[in-house]
Amino acid sequence: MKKVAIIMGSDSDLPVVEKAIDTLAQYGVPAEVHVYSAHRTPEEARAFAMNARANGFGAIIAAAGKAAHLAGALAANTTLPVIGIPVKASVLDGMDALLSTVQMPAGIPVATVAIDGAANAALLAIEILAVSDDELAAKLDSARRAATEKVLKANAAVEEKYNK
Ligand code: RP5
Repeated sequence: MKKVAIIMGSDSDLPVVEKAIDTLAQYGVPAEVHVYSAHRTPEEARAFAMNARANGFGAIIAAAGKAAHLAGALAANTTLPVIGIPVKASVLDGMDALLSTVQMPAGIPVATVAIDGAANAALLAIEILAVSDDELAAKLDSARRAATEKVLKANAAVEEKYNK
């Protein structure tokens, strides 16, 4: 199976990124986690992205806050799918990172999830790998069914309590 890379701009992003790490582990998807900053370690970030496909990765998750150019900088150096997590890390509550990550000019796409949306970033990476992995696709289907059951159960309880 291809690996998923999780790159964060600072180790201060780790509390957010942990949800992505946990979600990938739940699905048994191999992952590597690194701290590479687009502005503090630009050479390392570039080298990682340039070699990612040859090193067995199928998708890259990039988490960064403030003027968050990490996802775009990685995407500039690979044609692997890059998923950006805008991290809430400043007085602007993550809106700065959201706009910096999502507003990529045409030609270099970054699939951007919600502010601090690390679980969805991992699920999107898993969906990308599942395009060519039926076992992984079955795990995703099963999780969707479980989520549906949970909501139907909650609905039944609420209806029972309030709809006499
Ligand atoms: C970004 O700046 C990082 O991704 C982090 O979210 C934010 C703050 O970084 P630190 O100053 O905490 O290292 O580059």
